[in-house]
Amino acid sequence: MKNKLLVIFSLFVFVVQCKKDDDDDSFIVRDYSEQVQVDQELLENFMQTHTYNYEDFNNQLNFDIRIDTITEYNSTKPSLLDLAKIQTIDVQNSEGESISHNLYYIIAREGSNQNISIVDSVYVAYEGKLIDGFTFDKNKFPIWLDMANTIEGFREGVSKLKTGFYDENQDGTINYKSFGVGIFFMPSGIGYYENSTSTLPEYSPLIFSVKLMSHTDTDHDNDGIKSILEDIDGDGKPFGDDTDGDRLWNMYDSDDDGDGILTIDEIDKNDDLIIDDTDDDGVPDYLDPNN
Ligand SMILES: [Ca+2]
Ligand SMILES: [Ca+2]
Ligand SMILES: [Ca+2]
Ligand SMILES: [Ca+2]
Repeated sequence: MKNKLLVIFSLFVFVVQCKKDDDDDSFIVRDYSEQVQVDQELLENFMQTHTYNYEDFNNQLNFDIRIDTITEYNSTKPSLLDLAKIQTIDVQNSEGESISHNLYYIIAREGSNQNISIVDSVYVAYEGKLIDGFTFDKNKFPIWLDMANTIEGFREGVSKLKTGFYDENQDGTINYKSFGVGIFFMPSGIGYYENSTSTLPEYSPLIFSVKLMSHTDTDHDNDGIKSILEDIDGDGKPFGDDTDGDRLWNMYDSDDDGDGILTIDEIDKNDDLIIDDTDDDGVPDYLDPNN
């Protein structure tokens, strides 16, 4: 059961949030713009004083990420902050303002097979830590996760990696090699924010080490359109895109334009492998309620 923590946790989060809204008016969620400053300072202080075993990832083998304090013996090594790149991710606060969050990421090894999307199913081994070193979530052996159900910092980070290759051993076991390995440092606003569990305090900045073995494309609503392509506004994310305004996002809606015809039945009626646009107005039939 443990190996489904991330997925189960996101469902759990939903329950907690509903309860807060309905039952507890006195609960005030912290402001993103202040919390992000606090979290990023904590993360950057940590990253400045730590390094990792980057030398181990210059080959195809399977090593774990080991984060070490910088001390006298390794004082010439670059710090995690030196090694990290930053992707900024906007998070909307309750007033609808966009608050910029830094996802700090280190690609220990890119991986040599396929690119993946932020809503793919991924086969990953990972460890999630707090900056005090406590491990709150871990799967030493890979498991399948639907990235659409994971926290934003996790899926954006993992999507920068590529998958690996594998050999089948004589005993039927699988050996993965040259897969992507990354470390991702995220403020709580792109993590679990005000939500908590017995092992995860609220407003925790998070550190995830991830190995990406394999992936599959997803089509969550089985309508013939891959989930990542159900991104109507073109912001790179199929979340919130909702053509017919019924609050069911296109990636989960089997009738995207709400015209009573299932998307799967109107994508390509003449089977010529071209998406149909009967009135030639640039809007394909499955997104056009008039067709
Ligand atoms: Ca779909
Ligand atoms: Ca979108
Ligand atoms: Ca919809
Ligand atoms: Ca339709």
